[in-house]
Formats: sequence, structure tokens, C-alpha cells
Amino acid sequence: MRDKIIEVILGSGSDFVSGEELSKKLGISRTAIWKHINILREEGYNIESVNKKGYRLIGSPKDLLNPQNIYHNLKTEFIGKNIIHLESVDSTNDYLKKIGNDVQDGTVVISEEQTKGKGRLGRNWQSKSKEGIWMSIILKPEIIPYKAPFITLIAGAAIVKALNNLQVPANIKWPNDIIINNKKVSGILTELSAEIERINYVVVGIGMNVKSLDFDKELEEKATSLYKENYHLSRVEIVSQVLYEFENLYNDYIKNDYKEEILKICKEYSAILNKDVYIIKDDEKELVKCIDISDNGNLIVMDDKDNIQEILSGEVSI
Ligand code: BT5
Repeated sequence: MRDKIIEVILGSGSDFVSGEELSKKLGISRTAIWKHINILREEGYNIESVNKKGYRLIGSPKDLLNPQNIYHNLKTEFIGKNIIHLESVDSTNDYLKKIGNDVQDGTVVISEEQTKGKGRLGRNWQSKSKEGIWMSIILKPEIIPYKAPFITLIAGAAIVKALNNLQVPANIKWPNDIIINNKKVSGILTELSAEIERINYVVVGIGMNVKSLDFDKELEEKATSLYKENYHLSRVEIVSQVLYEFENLYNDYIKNDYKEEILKICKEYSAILNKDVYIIKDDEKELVKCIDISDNGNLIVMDDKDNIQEILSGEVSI
């Protein structure tokens, strides 16, 4: 019976199927349907129910982010060989920073939910349960600290490459936003623990909205999810692809000091190159034209007096 329920709900894609319709089709009571739905939920199906509309399927058990599911799909050498999977945590970045000295290079912490997900500069990152990928990777490269910020670009390049491999036309809004149709679907937060000349570790946090249907009011206009854009992908598949692409590009940079491929991806998939954008600094914004990304990953822009500036970090608004 439960297989039939899943078949019907799955068949209606992103539309709701009412309890009444299910009950008629399958010849059982609405209470029975409701009980079956609860069991399916316990088995790991993510079924949304909305009053007066009915049910719809958001995710199936093979999509649970437990380590076994991910290990099975993963083709990396060291990143994600140790995965810590949590149901809920304040922030995966903060969690990993607490255990940073004791875990192996490439350890990944992934949580179904974050109660205090962080963006840059103390901003908030909405991370509701099972709606997205909220994960952090710890890296222990032997490079001088000033080379670490480039790792944000590597993560951005890996995410757009992975998404484009999965037929999702995502772009990078320098330095750390991944966007689809001009809305943010993913963000990166890189944090560093270092001495003056030596890195203890780098934590790269990646947030991606996969199944989110509703965002908090202030995000409605600017955020989106893969599901909202009609890409129904498994989180496990995305995690495996992102970690794989990340490891390849990261190894290029750390082992071979090879940046060309990373910069090529950042430029090819840039949402802002050759466009006029606002650079936001403190409370001021300046209209500039983006003309390039430098070898160090900085944004090169031209202001209205044709002066060239190199932007090291900051906020860009299209
Ligand atoms: C970022 O900061 O984009 C970095 C986001 C990193 C999140 C990951 S999740 C795993 C790891 N653990 C953490 O605690 N964090 C990392 P920033 O560029 O400062 O953007 C933050 C802004 O994005 C907020 O001020 C909101 O306007 C917007 N925002 C918040 N939640 C969002 C969401 N889920 N989707 C899209 N935009 C969001």
C-alpha cells in the first residue's frame, strides 16, 4: 500500500495530492492514508502536508545525508573520507572549529539543520531541517596564511562546476555567492585558524538551498532553492559531486600551485564580469564595471572616471 501511495504522490511532481483523492484511488480511509504517510516519514521520506491541499513528496530515503549514502557515491581521495553527520547543530563551521585540531584533513561535518547558521560578518544563514546542504570541510594545507582566502574561490568554482555537471545553470557572484536566475542558491564561508606564518586549519562552510520552498520574509526576493527552480536533485548526489570537484581544484592549488583552471571556471561562470554592478562598502555604494578577476582572485573593476581598482573583499550587488 505504501508503495502505491508513493507512486501516486511521486506521479504528481510538485503538485499536491489531497487525502481524499488518495483515499478514493487506493480504496482506504483518509485516516489509514494518514497513518501510512507517518510511517513513510519514519522511513525517511520527506512528505509535506498542507491543510486543504494534501500531500507532496519532497525527498526519498536515498536522499538522507547519512555517511553510508555519501561514501557509496564519493570518488575523492581524502575529502569526505571521514564524515560526521548530525541531526541538528548551531553551525557546522563552529562545530568543526571546536574539534579542528583532533580530526583528520578533509573531515566533513554535515547537519540536517543549523540553529545558528552563519554568513560572513556575523550575518545569519537560514538552514532549515532537511531543506538543504549545510556542511563544512576542514583543510590543513601547508601554505602561508595569505593564500587561504583563495580557497573560497575554489569552493565557488567547485560548486558551479558540480551544478553545471548536473545540468543546473548556476553562476558565481564574486566572491562567495552562487546564483540561479539572479537569486542566491548557495553561499560560502571560509574561516581560518592560523599563526603569522602557518595555518592550523581552514574551515570551508558551504550552504546550499536544495528543497526549500519558503524563505523568511527578508529573503523571499533574493533567495531560491534548486527545487524552486525546478531542479529536483538528490542532496547526496550534489554533495558527492561538489566534494569531488573541490578536491581536484584544491589539489591543483595546494600541490601544484596551479590556479588557471579555477580562474577559468570563476570567469566563465561569473554572473558579473563585463557588467555594471554596485560595490557596497560600509554604507556606501559605487557603480563600477567588472572587468576581470586577478590571479589572486581579486575583482578588478573600472569606476566612472575610468580608474581601475582591485577589490579584495566585499559585497557586490547586481
Ligand atoms: C554567505 O554569507 O553566503 C555564507 C553562507 C555560508 C553558510 C554555510 S552553511 C554551513 C556552514 N556553517 C555555517 O554556519 N555557515 C556555513 P554572506 O555572503 O554574508 O551572505 C549572508 C546573507 O545571505 C544573509 O545576510 C541573507 O541576506 C542571505 N541568506 C541567509 N540565508 C540564506 C539562504 N538560506 N539562502 C540564500 N540567502 C540567504
